[in-house]
Amino acid sequence: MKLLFATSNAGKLAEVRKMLAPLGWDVMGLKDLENPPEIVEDAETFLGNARKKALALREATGLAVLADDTGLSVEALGGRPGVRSARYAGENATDADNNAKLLGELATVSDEKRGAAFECWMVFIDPSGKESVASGKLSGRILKEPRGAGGFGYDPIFLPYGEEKTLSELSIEEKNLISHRKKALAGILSALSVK
Ligand code: ITT
Repeated sequence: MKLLFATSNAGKLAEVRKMLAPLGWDVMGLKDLENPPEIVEDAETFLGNARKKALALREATGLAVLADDTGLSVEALGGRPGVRSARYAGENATDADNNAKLLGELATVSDEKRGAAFECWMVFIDPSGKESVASGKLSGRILKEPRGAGGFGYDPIFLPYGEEKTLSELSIEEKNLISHRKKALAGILSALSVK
């Protein structure tokens, strides 16, 4: 099956491609389209943004579409950056800018109060227009310094509970065993009765 994953994020695409390859799914990203539509992620919820991306791409291409909206909620910050995780340090913020801003905001926060969770919401729309929705969460804590060279986004500063390695120090395969994205995708596959 050919699937359009409505993302420009190369890290997300690599993870989802690895998860779906064993099922024989051929996954394209937005960068594989000639004229991808401009989508403003201005909804107030992860689900709202994921639906917006999925519907826009389904409308533009008629393909089966999967969209993912993810964010990091930090307890000591009352859940921020949450839905604003991508532009936390400003409109054109890089991953390094966002991580630096978060570490700065938590500079005086002790280890016990650095709890955080990734939340991933996915929307799948099949070629007939039928929608499926699922979400996944990964809890852990924010370290005081980045560790690791793999992954993307907030991975270098996030230590999942029960792990000794940050998400950046894990291989894609290892991250895919425990991640918020893997849990959300498992929910979608189960809604589609794919084993
Ligand atoms: P698309 O909208 O094109 O999918 P994006 O990077 O804007 O790409 P999100 O809005 O879902 O995707 O991501 C919000 C932020 O959270 C952004 O800074 C990501 O780098 C980060 N993020 C998402 N998933 C992550 C993960 O698994 N590990 C670490 N950071 C992640």
